[in-house]
Amino acid sequence: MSGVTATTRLTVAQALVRFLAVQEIERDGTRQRFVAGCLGIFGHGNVAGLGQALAQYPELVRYHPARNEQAMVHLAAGYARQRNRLGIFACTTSVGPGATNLVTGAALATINRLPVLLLPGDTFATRRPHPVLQQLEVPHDATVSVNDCLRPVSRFYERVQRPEQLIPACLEALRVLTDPAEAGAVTLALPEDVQAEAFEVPAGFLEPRVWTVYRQPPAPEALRAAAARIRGAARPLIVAGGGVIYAEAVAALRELVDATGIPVAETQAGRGALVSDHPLSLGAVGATGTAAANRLAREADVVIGIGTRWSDFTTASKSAFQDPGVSLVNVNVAGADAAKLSGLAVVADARVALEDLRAALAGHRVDPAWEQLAADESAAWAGEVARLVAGGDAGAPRALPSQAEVIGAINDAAGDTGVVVCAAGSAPGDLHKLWRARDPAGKGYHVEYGYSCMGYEIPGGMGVKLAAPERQVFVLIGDGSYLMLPGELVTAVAERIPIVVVLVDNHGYASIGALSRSVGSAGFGTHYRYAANGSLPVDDAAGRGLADADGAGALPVDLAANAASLGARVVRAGSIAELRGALADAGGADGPVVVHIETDRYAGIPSYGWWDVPVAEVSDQPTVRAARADYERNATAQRQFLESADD
Ligand SMILES: Cc1ncc(C[n+]2csc(CCOP(=O)(O)OP(=O)(O)O)c2C)c(N)n1
Ligand SMILES: [Mg+2]
Repeated sequence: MSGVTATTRLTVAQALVRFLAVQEIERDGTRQRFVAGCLGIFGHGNVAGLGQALAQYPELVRYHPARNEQAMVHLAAGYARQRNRLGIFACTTSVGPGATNLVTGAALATINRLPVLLLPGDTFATRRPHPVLQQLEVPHDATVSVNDCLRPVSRFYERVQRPEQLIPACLEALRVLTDPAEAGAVTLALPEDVQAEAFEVPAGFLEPRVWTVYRQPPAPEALRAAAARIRGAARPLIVAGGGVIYAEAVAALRELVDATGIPVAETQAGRGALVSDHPLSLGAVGATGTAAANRLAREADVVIGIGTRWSDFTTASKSAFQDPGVSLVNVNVAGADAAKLSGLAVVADARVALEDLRAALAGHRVDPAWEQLAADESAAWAGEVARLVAGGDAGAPRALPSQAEVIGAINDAAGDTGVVVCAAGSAPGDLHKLWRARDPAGKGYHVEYGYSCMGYEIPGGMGVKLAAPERQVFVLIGDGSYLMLPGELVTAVAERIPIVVVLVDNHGYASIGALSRSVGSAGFGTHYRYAANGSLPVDDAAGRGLADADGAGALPVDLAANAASLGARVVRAGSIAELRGALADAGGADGPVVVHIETDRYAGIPSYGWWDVPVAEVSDQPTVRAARADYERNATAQRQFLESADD
């Protein structure tokens, strides 16, 4: 060792940009650039620091101006998910409101285990001009800044108070961002003075660095125990989660299923892990599950979760599995998820575990009667989907199309390789049930349901399109979600990102309206209507808003005109036929296309799973008392899964 280290004098922001440009990720021998670019909105907290550095090195890290900080994190999350966590965006913001706008996006990324790098500006490390514009002052603690809001929603958080601190902070950030068991939002808060401060940057920090994702093999004892439990099962069922897709384990799953005859149900993130026309594909499970999957879930005696975090939607609030002796096997790269529901924990990469399980189960096949039941239910469900997307069961006669028909049209337009993107409202549940998954890699279905965040849809879809430009991307969005973050359409126009947005207008919250009626509250506050006589309208079971009865009516809101005003190409579809035509024509666009269609807000599809939403225990309203009685009856199906994992 010479003891002399070559250095370059750079600002913290310049060093950070140069570091990000040379990070690479490798899995299965394939190496690729890790940081796709930097999204941002400038203010005094980053314009002279990161803004200057990005302007100095435009060829190193491409800069994309966004319109809203929350939206840019959604874009980054959509991108990371489509890339199976092998690529990220960085997001730079000013101090104060720009930084706190990140919080919702960060929570979404962390909950969905998706890597995003957040670089909020922060108040001066020197404190010299304090209080600076937009600074929160907490009288008893000078170290607090609004960026502390990002701590609970970040998998790693650091405030870089001195230039030298950038180096360990960046290395730790990249370790977390590239680790599938840790991935989530990573926040490096950058005081605005520190961003512009120069230091001697060691050459090694600026040299290319490869982060290798090793596939974690299962502990041999855990794998043996899992295989023994599956061999001993009379009615095994796989629940495939997002981990199957992120680990690129879709082919391995299919091979295991073909070899053993174990049927597969899917979570939201895992939807499409097995193509829908496979005879053992049961589709969605849980609160938004299919009749097929939930039937087999009720009867299964061993449930094998692979890459799932077991949210309440997946377990139907712990009512989905009803066999008295049911036990779980949990294959997961994250120990915390593997341990859930007292499952037999197999901490491992999904693909390695599936391959090892197939070897350990060689020669084993499930009871033919169980396999036949799955095939029969799967076929029956395919028939039910065909009926629903053709407009069946939606309450006749209807002047407007149902959302199920809209989904059928998008599914057809998407073909084998298109991607549907969605997040909140009634569409995620309908999609979970109705979507026919066709993409062999399982990348055609992208519903963000960890945070179910209204407003994710458009920027999330943009991220998907940037990650997979060769695929057509269809964003399905409700009018309520659209109103949360329509502004990112301007970014899609500016960056020429050709997503197709299907804007389903049903004048408010069809989902929460139905939920409200189910808890006895008559859709109160869920229908977009003029307030009448100082009171909000209800939206009763017959579909009449009381405000309408009072003479008030629909709001004079034109969302199609809104989208057009933001620069999108807009089509007003007056029927499903017009929708299908618009989707077919959207192909060659060089920017966003928004297809607006009005649907019947009361035309829902049947439900086969329970969701625990507590109903008022006492009330003067008879509808609420009836809903409470239902609630108490349904809750008796809830289980606690306290059996020892070793039983
Ligand atoms: C940011 C955010 N706020 C509130 C909610 C609760 N929420 C879930 S769905 C929904 C209504 C969605 O309305 P819309 O997009 O029109 O879809 P629809 O219910 O009509 O299908 C609301 C308010 C949420 N998921 N996200
Ligand atoms: Mg709506």
